[in-house]
Amino acid sequence: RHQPVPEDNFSFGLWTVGWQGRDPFGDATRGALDPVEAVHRLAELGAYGVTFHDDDLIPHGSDGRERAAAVRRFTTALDATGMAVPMVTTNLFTHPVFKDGAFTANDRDIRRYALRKTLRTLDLAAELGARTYVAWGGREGAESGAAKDVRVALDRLKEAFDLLGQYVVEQGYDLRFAIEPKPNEPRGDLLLPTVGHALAFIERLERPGLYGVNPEVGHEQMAGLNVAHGVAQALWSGKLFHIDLNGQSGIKYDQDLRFGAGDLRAAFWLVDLLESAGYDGPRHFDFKPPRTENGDGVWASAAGCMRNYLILKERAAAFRADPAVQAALGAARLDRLARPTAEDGLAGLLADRTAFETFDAEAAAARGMAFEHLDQLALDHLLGAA
Ligand code: 3MF
Ligand code: MG
Ligand code: MG
Ligand code: MG
Repeated sequence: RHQPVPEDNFSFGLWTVGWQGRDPFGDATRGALDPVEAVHRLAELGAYGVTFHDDDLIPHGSDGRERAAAVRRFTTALDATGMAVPMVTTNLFTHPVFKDGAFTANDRDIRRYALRKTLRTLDLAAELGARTYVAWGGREGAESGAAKDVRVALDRLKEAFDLLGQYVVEQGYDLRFAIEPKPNEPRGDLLLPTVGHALAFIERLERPGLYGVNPEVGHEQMAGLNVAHGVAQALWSGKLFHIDLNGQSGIKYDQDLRFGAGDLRAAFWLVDLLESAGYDGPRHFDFKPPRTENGDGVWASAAGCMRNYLILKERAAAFRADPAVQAALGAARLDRLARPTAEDGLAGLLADRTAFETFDAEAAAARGMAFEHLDQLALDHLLGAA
């Protein structure tokens, strides 16, 4: 039970299990992890896919031969394990050249370099059969007011995404873009800070259909937002192309805890949403095994991400199937929310005296919503007390 299998669509970034534990205050606590070992270990744990930034697989500064060799070793491990590469992304934040951002750096030569680095990664993504290219802004942002003209920076960001979209179309690649919002860290403020900002930005692009979002649980929570609400709006917009699952305890630094740690109730509602909405994309974990852990702890942490997802999936399904919950949903009138407000049209609404002239607002205000009972049933299921 709760044993992950490839059909569960669990994927991990190489940079997650490979994180060496460097933080702003301390050095690495773990050695480097060979991507080939990561592929084998993740496959043994039951994952179906592995993702990476270009530099996770091909160390920055590699020449053509070294690049080809790194890709060959990796694809050999993929073939041996049956692991897929559902998503690929570009590191546009580690090298000092990106200290003022990449696509929105004030320096034009740096922006052109960032675009070329990304175009190469798109080639690699297509070569490995990835269907999604995730774009996290990294250092697109600022610490001070006059340092960045945000409207002009958004012009450059649009220019960059339009060029990348043109390239994918011209090359005939079967790839879509998923923009990953984040409110802050590593910059004081980042562009496209939330799912909502990203959804609005996408509609200004030349080919909006090519772009969706990659919400990260912790990123929305760093902004104090309800991640299930943001993801629901992405689903409603047909824009949930990918998702980064992890844990976060409130508004603080980007904790990247294993999925299920941090805000467990938020995780429960997110799994309930993904499963009931029929989201069929990767369940991708973007977490960091805490730097307290050695190698064993890394794999325990990775296994925990998947186990917690499966437990929450089971609990959410039991919650939805419980007759007491169905009655409570009825008492809370969810079925009435699903009914259009004015299927009689504007004329019907205006002609309906019961809608206003004879409407008893006091009586309607006196109705209880019965939400507390419903929420307690959810908590009972989440806690295994139902
Ligand atoms: C940073 C992130 C990133 C992105 C990654 C994938 C390093 O907070 O979440 O992880 O997820 O760049 O695009
Ligand atoms: Mg993150
Ligand atoms: Mg994070
Ligand atoms: Mg992420």
